Amino acid sequence: MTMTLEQVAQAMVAPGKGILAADESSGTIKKRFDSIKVDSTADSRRDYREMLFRSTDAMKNCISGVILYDETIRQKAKDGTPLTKLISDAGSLPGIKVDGGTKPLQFCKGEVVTEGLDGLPKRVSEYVELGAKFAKWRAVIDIGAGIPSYTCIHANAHALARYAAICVEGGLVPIVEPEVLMDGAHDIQRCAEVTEWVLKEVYQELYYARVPLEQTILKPNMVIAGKQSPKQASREQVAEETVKILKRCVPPAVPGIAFLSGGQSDQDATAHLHYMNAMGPLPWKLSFSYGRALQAAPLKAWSGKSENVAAGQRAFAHRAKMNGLAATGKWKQDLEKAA
Ligand code: 5MM
Repeated sequence: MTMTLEQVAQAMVAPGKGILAADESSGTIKKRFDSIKVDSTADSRRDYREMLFRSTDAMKNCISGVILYDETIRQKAKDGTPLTKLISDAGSLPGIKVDGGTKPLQFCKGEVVTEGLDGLPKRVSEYVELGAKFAKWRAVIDIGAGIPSYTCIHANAHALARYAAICVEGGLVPIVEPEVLMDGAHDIQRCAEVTEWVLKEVYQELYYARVPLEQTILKPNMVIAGKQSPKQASREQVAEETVKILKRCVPPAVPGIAFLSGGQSDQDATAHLHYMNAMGPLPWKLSFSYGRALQAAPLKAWSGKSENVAAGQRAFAHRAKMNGLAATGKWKQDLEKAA
């Protein structure tokens, strides 16, 4: 039975489930593999991702969808099964990163714009053929001296809206990801101001691009102090500030918000999500679309060795379970000890 885009969007934020962001581009996955001293080759990338997608219980119970990279959506497991089939057999949805990465933005020193709109309708139809149900495009906004500029926020919001319109027309649910980076020494209030500005602009551009919000998912940063800030906010404060800004900016027509982890520790990413859901009822589902906060532990446990696959899967299952609980406000710090 074919699902409508509304049904796909709802399934992506089904209660107790969230998204695994496994769409690291070649450069990013190489960096991750460098940290465990493993060569990044087509086979090692396949083995690593196969380990995650074959974590049957975690995938079935906690992972609603997986964001893939162009190489991965075409790859087969060691036994010849397409990786997308492993995902759908576990009852999860395959998705695809369609942006072309960031490039320096003209006349805006230190700022970037995400590219990839050229030829996108054709790529979307190819990805639909390959089994993708949703897509992702990430815009990056940095906070620093004199930045972000309106030029940068507007250019990125406009591109996100054009991408979203192309995806909906082509049959994919767009994950709209405007990421305000955690890099820097700014405090939580500065992050709140910038995040509010970015989200207001994104929803204005989505409106002008005529995107039906019911068929989209938002993937934002949390409102949090910069990593180098001496004034770190408490977990409860991060949750309160994030929900406050989201309520100001995100229409209730949006079915769900799936956060990025952005470099937070695994447990902070989980705890923040938990405290937000514990504040409910909220106008949208609040869930996760974590990359690092789901993968750091299994990556380390695996370390490129086939004899460590079970340990890697256990580590992944634990983080997936903790985040699944956080997505319904049922996580407890004590449960982390079970790991
Ligand atoms: C998994 O990483 C994604 C791909 O990043 P690159 O295009 O830079 O290789 C990234 O977009 C990710 O989906 C988001 O940043 C969320 O991941 P985190 O680790 O912040 O949860």
